[in-house]
Amino acid sequence: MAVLDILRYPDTRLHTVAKPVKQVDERVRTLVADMAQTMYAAPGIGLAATQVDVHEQVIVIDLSDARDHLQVFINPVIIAHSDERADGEEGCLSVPGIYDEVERFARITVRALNLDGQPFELEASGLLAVCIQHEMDHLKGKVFVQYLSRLKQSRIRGKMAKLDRQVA
Ligand code: K1U
Ligand code: ZN
Repeated sequence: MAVLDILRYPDTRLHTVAKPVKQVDERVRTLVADMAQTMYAAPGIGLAATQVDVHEQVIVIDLSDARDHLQVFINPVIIAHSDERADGEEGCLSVPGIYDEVERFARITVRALNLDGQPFELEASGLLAVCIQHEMDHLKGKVFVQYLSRLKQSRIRGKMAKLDRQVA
């Protein structure tokens, strides 16, 4: 297993649209293991393949306190959602140190493949629903700051440039 580099906003590769996984094989299972290790090391509660510069539809999430309940979504699709929406604070490993409110569907039903390539459906609400929608946005090339005002986006780009200068 390996800890992978996470792309930082405003890296243009974060806006690449991910392709569906054709076959869930050992290559994909290794990618999932590496993504999980990367998410745990960061630390974060979710990670999309886009963030590690792999443009395939793979998401990992772990919301457990013990960090022992990995959820894997391959080729996820939201097949139903509530009319109700909810505001929640979001963060992103690709935009370190920035947290802001985003409006999402309050409840979703997602269909995806598991690590055996088998389809499953899951109803999600609360933080899990938020996290799935945030990670699915990554697969579509969208970063959560794109929901914020142009002024906030510009300030965030400035903060990220400053961070880059500090580590260079
Ligand atoms: O996609 C990502 O960059 C991961 C992101 C997921 C997420 C968090 C909050 C709302 C929506 C999506 C993160 O994991 S940011 C870090 C974070 O939330 C966290 C880190 C350590 C402990 C607990 C939370
Ligand atoms: Zn993110």
